[in-house]
Amino acid sequence: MHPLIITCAITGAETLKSKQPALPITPEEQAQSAKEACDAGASIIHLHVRDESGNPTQDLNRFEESIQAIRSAVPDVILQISTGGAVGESLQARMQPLSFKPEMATLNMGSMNFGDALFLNSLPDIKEMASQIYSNQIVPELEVYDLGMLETTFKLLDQGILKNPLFLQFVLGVPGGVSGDPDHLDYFLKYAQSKVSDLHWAVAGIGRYEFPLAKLAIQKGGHVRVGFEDNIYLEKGVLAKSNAQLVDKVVGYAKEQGRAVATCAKARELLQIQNS
Ligand code: KMH
Ligand code: ZN
Repeated sequence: MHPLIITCAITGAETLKSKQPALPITPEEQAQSAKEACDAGASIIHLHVRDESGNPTQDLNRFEESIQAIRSAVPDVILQISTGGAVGESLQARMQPLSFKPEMATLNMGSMNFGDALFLNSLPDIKEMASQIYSNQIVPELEVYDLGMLETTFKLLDQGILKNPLFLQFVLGVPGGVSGDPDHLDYFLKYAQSKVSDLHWAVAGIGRYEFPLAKLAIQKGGHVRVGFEDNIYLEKGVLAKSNAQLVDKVVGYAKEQGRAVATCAKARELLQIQNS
């Protein structure tokens, strides 16, 4: 089995500081949290940024400050910029941070109810985003929240709009997408693996699904995403003190199962990311 790539989604767009006091908001806090997460075993940092008041923003200065702060704190980390942003952001605003040419960026594979809101990713928008990502030599991580989105992924692969090897992130448990029932993961995997053989996949379980799905992904040869974007608890009723604690728990599962954890260099090699 490949070494386990751990992504840490340190901030997100939805998590509130009032619910998780350790949520990193400023560039300095994000750099510190990213460093701790990487020291614990993460090799990819999934990045959203916030403004001074803690609200999600697509402000380019803020992205630049956070990217620079994280890069100087953890020079070898793989930075994955969110192009999902917060619900309601325009495609244009979501694409702009690609100009910083991070190693990775997310590509959301369809539209859905996202809690009470609508998360819109029309087919033309997905194609436009994919074209911007590849033309900037960025590796996309394909975020899939529902089965139809997986079907869209393989249609776009057939059309040459997406390229092998794919890196799929199954985001399970968002209200409006599929839940984190292990049977859903099994079916997604069966479907994806029937389409292509050279595939990397990961699971981001939302809320209470985070750790059970992480354990399963480690067993099945997948990769894992954790972080305050997805879940703020270390265990039921116990807030995590840091993103690193969440990463550390996953590293513990990997050790129990005898699976090595990928360094940043190994993750670059597996995902065919050129050194920046
Ligand atoms: N904030 C969500 C609406 C991504 O990062 O690409 C979308 C999201 C996905 O977080
Ligand atoms: Zn995100």
